[in-house]
Amino acid sequence: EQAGRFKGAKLRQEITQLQVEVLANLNQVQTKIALTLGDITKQGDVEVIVNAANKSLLGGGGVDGAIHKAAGPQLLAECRQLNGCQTGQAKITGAYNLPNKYVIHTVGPIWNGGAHGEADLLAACYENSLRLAQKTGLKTIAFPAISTGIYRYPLEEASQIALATVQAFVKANPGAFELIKFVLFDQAALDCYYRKLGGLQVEL
Ligand code: AR6
Repeated sequence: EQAGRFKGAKLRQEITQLQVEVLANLNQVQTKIALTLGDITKQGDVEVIVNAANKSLLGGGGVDGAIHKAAGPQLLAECRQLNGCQTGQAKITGAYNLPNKYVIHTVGPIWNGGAHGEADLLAACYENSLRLAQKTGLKTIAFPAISTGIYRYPLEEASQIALATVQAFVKANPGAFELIKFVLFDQAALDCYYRKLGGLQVEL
């Protein structure tokens, strides 16, 4: 039992330090899907980061607050011109003081038991963000775990939707992206995504 505990701890540490990378080799074109533990405002290797915003697009707590804080007040000024955003939709702005070119703001569903279209709306967040990034000519993107904080979407279900939606997009649009990164803010979220990739519950 001791050994098992040690192994678990060691594995976790390795996952923490490692960027778990899964290569999807589709039609000779590789899209790298990476899991990273960390802060999405510090991902200098992607052109665009995705914000888990609210319908006002005027800032808030969680990852939204962190992104606005790191980007600076010009981000809010640009967001004010956008007239908000519907749940499941996505809009793009500059990234200002962030180490990226753009921010895509998407609005995840508030979890309300799961029978109110939450899954389709969450999938739409990923799909519409990827479409918008592709349309803008971007090849590298990072996502947080949309809706799984203040909006209370259960992590198990949300991570499955995130990974499956991205997988479907990569299959349908081979070569559109070089790197799609999931930036997980805590160990539990990273473990959950890692299990889904590692357990091949998500086919890549
Ligand atoms: N980097 C990466 N992930 C983060 C960071 C960060 N800096 N900070 C938090 N997370 P949440 P939601 C994780 O609550 O559930 C805002 O007020 C966090 O641990 O940020 O979509 C908006 O304005 C969680 O796993 O977003 C909306 O009103 C994930 O990001 C509302 O919250 C999402 O948690 C949106 O709620």
